[in-house]
Amino acid sequence: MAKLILVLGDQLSLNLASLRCYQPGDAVLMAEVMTEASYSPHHQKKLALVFSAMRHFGKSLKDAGYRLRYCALPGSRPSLVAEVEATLAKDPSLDSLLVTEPGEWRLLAEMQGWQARLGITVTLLDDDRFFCSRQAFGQWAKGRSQWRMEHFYHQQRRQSGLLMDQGRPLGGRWNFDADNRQGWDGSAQVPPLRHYPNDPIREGVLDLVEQHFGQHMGKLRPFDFPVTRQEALAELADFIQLRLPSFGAWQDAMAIGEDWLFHSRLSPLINLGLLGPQEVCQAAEEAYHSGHAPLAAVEGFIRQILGWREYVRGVYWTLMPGYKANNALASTRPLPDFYWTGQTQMRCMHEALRNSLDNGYAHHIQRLMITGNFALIAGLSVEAICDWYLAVYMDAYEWVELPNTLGMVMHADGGLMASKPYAASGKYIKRMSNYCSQCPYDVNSLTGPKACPFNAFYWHFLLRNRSKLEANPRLAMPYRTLDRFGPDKRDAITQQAQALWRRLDDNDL
Ligand code: FAD
Ligand code: DLZ
Ligand code: SF4
Repeated sequence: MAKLILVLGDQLSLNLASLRCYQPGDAVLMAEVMTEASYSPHHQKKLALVFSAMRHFGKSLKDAGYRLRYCALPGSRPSLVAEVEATLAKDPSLDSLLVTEPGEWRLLAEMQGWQARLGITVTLLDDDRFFCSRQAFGQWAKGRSQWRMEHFYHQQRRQSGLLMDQGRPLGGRWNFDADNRQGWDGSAQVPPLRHYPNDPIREGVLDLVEQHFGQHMGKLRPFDFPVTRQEALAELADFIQLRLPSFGAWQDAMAIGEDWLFHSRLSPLINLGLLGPQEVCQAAEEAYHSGHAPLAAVEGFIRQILGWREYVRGVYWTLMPGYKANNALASTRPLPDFYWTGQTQMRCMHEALRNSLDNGYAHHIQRLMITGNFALIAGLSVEAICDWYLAVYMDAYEWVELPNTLGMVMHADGGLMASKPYAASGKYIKRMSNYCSQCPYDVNSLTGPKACPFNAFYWHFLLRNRSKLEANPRLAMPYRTLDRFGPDKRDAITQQAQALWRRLDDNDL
């Protein structure tokens, strides 16, 4: 008897655990289904990317001789399990189901009921496309009162051997962050992006998304993004060649009209499985050894993948499903319309939202310190902002989105992930970008109709959360400053924050 192997839309890797078990006579199922396409109101470009990549991957499986059943929208059954049932009914030789564990808890929970429903053996395999297994992270976390990424990262460096020299970190330091924090001064020349011409598969998918998901957020066309393994490798080579050497220096910078700067834009491709995190890190390490890129840039880049990406996955799987319900700072205000339209006068927010809505992308510092920081200091609903981040980005899957949003941005896990909230006033944004020079708000003012909204919201955030945050030693300085303000200034901050909330309700910021 033979088995059916279900390959999900973000499992597009030939070395996937379940595909490694394929034998002649087995069948592979891939299915575009409405439940996956609509459990979140995905950005149109995300749908275009996932379906184009799925169809190309399906074609490459067929070309390589796999027996594949590919169910395409719009004619497919509504759910994955319905397509599995239909496949089993059509082919009685298939008497078991093999799946590599999905990346999201909701789907894993659903799959755990499939054996009973289908009446056959259902086997779930570990997804071993990561450096660190779920079990190994659990072991690392066990008994630690603090789960600091930096400590986890050192262990990952030792285990992987990346950027190591006889058990010690190359260059004598684990972390070159201090060399990596230049604000935007306009001096750097950002290299052009590689282009990816349309092909019939992509065109068919764009028509599908236009017709059936046209009401979803974001701009669908132009769609100019890698969707195959070959294109993903070309994008990786391009990044290493053109952008990696400057990645570190400009990692935290932001500039009007520069949507990608020196970032890799590889996250959608790694998360889909078109690139492996190991090969990406190895390519970066090789660029250091060949003298092409400096250590600070290479270490900064590898830390994002070997450190942050693995760490957030570990946090997610160790703490779900309870993690999602956290709201330590009781943030509940509705999400303003501009998160969906980009229409706000705040230049920094407009730029970050325009990038998000046009491209299904924003670089890390826009996500963390602009749209995220605003949500944190304005007290927006944790649930609503998490839903938004899951929908808007081409790289968004809950295992990576949720810890970043709920933990890093909203501090809703009470500081498990971040040793202090990433809250900042306009001063930080002015230092790191050229946004404030082209904004109708005055970054140097705290109160009044033209004052930068980030300023009063920042100080009010500290005021209203004092009982929860003031014991944090990393916040000692801002609380001392707040005390020096005196009661009149603190009242003015409260009044300004209340006026800003009214303007948010009226869509007038
Ligand atoms: P680069 O700056 O080139 O970084 C290199 C790689 O490092 C990325 O491709 C990514 O794989 C990895 N990486 C960097 N930072 C992180 C991080 N904090 N967590 C996990 N991986 C990281 N990333 C996602 O892949 N999916 C998400 O849904 C997602 N949601 C986020 C939500 C918020 C609120 C924040 C603050 C960050 C989120 N990130 C998410 C992390 C990060 O912003 C993106 O990975 C990054 O911006 C992707 O662009 P890039 O490939 O150009 O990254
Ligand atoms: C994101 C996504 C979308 C939009 N559509 C599909 C789909 O139709 N079929 C499928 O197998 N996978 C899809 N995916 C990816 C899944 O949502 C993803 O596998 C789970 O969220 C687990 O990470
Ligand atoms: Fe953003 Fe304030 Fe600067 Fe305007 S002044 S761009 S709102 S930080």
